[in-house]
Amino acid sequence: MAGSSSLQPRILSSFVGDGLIRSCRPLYGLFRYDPGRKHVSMQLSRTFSSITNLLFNRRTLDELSNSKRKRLQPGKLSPRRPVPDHIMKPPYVNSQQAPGIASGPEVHNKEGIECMRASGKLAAQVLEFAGTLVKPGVRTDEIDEAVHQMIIDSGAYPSPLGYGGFPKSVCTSVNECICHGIPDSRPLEDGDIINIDVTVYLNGYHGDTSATFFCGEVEEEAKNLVQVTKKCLDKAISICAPGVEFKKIGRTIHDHADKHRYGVVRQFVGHGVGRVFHADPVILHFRNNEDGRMRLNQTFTIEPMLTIGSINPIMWDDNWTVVTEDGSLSAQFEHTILITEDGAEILTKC
Ligand SMILES: [Co+2]
Repeated sequence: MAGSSSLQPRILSSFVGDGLIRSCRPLYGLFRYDPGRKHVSMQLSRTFSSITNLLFNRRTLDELSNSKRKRLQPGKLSPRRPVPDHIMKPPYVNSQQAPGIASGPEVHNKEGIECMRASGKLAAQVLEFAGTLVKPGVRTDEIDEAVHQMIIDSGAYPSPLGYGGFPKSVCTSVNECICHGIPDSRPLEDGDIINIDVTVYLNGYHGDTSATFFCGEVEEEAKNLVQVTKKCLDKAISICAPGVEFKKIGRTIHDHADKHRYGVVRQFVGHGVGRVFHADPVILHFRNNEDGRMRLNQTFTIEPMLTIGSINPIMWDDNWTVVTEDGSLSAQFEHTILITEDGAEILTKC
């Protein structure tokens, strides 16, 4: 990953670094990163920036609940966790450069599909286990430790570890954190929501999934956001099939989010996944007019991020953690899916 001094424009998918914007032509012109202000914004600002909040995301700061929740602060990181030599590692490990999005879709033969099913299932099992750890007082670093151990015990590699310099084995995104939160010393608090994003690399194939969990007693407003976000993912998966246009995913998610007056984050996207962590196509979660259709035996993720307030992200100095600019809550769910003859199979299922 390039440091904060980089003047390169930047878009981060859910777990894609600077490489995406360099390799992904159609989207290149859409995004702008202003290092001075730590805002990740889009160049079509007249269409999509502040007006977006007015048109599609009608809640304003005044409307946001005056809950006592404190803004998220960075905690301390524990030392990097070792991975035994016998575990097969993806090629990007030990390179500081984020690999970005590989060109070409992930379309599999029979054996490839079986490998995708296996890595998807393991990712889902790890995520389910990680969710059981969410309790007030538990540090996100403890979740990382447990996830790391379970993945290694299963003979797999935790894909985020060393991806573009990412220091941990899982992403833990609490409250206003949109995505890419780094597990640290912060103990979870009663009322937090936390997205846990697990990716495993098993026998040469990545499986990628995330869910948002409740910590203790969560306010109604947060619960509703989380439930609507999950519904957006489910609805998007239900329209997938061979020949369907990818842009239908964005329309489906955006329509449902609008109904509930939630915002859809634009700067972070789904992606092809399989032999590489991030491949074509880029999956946009908002209404768009991009070309491309789903292919039989193709695998990719859908991973919408919805917000109660502003959809505009700000990146912390760690160059990973992305939070909403107004501190309002954000939720996310993600599955890896396989396009089958009659629709889509969710691979990241237990
Ligand atoms: Co992903």
